[in-house]
Amino acid sequence: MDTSRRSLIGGGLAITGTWLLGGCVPARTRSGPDGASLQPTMPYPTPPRLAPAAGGTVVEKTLRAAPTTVDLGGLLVDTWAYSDVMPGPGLDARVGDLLRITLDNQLPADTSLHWHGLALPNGVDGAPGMTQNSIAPGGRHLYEFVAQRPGTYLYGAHVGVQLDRGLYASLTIADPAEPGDYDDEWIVVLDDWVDGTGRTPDDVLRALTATRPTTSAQTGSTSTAPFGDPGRVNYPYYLVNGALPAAPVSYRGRPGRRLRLRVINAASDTIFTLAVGGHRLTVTHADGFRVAPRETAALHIGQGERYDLLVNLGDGVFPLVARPWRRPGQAMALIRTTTGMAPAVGRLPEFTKPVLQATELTPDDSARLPGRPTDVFARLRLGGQADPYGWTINGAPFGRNNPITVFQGQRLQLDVTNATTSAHPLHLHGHTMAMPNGLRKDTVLIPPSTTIPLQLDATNPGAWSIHCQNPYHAETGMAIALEYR
Ligand SMILES: [Cu+2]
Repeated sequence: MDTSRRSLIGGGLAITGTWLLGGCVPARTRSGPDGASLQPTMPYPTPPRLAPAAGGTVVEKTLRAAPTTVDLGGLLVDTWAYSDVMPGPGLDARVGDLLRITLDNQLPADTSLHWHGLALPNGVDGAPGMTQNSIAPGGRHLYEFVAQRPGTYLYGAHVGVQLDRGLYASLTIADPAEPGDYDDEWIVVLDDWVDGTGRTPDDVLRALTATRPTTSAQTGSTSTAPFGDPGRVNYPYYLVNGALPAAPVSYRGRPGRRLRLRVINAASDTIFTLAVGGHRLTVTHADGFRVAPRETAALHIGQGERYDLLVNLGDGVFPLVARPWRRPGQAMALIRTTTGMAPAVGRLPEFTKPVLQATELTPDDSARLPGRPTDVFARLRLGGQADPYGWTINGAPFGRNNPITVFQGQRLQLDVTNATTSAHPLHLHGHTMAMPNGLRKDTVLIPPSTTIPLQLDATNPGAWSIHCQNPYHAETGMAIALEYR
């Protein structure tokens, strides 16, 4: 990567904090918390027009991002959403399909779309300041790419803390070569919710960062293994597919059938523990990659993670429950298979230990990274704290830390150390990483006081973001660039 390109990296993701206004980092665009551009934009290359692969079709859609009012189930809230629904319109494609998605920005702020978990060409990754200019109010932007790898994904806004509004939705890519051993599937999107309840996510961010530094020494952690301190955002609600537990969404099916649950944690500041009353869950995929099937009663799901689960449906009405890590409240949906008129909800699931974590899964052989020597090592030290609220990678917030660099074709090992008292779901754009157990993921929950070596092959040139999937953490600095030399 030449220096002129290099000098243009940074500044687009993290938007708060004095480092931004200090002007030490050149950037193509900078957005204030209200999304207003602070600098003129500069051109990025227009990605080439594409065609579907042989046998594929075109999945074409315009998503209109706009302020709207949504019904969480008896509770109306003002928020920002895609095409007036929350979650946004689910996109379903097959391997080889061409997705041609236009974002129509009717928001009063700049925005962009990121395709979380997809290793796309750099130009359609949707990271403002790194791969495109953010889309100004009234603007439109075309994202066009061919679906390559089957799996369960998430798409959403990648500016500020917009992801914590209603600007997110599911994306599934089916594999024609793998029909799957199930009768039906259901997409389950988990979220933590504050927007329109008297506060917006931007209000929350302002309040967090307005916290004055304590004069005393940093208070000790009240950590409980494995994920440490809970998030700092006080969410009044937790949702499944945009609905409150008081008015839960229902899946209706027949007893004896096998259901594939595609579970997506779209939350910002919440790790969930998920279980289904009266049922065992068999984990089959993590972040879209096949794993050796693993049965459990419950599992942890960090922000941005996706797990596919098989459930053999019993007869009745059963709660699907997602409990936030060390926070009160819960998200809930129902699975109904009974034909009776007045269903009795089955018992709430017992969250008996142990709850399954990604570290306990084994990849399917098809998902393993090929064995080869590591060419280059890099350290990522996740730092910072909730008081005063600010997060770093390698000792500095995004824009003031040095990009990780790699040559195309290298095997890179990222040694990620979490030096904070809470877990962070580390997300890498454009690539997937292999955990020590071989599991391939694009979002890895890093518990406090641990170091996890993650391996990846540098096969997708460009400038990429590595960041905490918690947008409050990313916005206040927990991000770094990965650049190809
Ligand atoms: Cu974080």
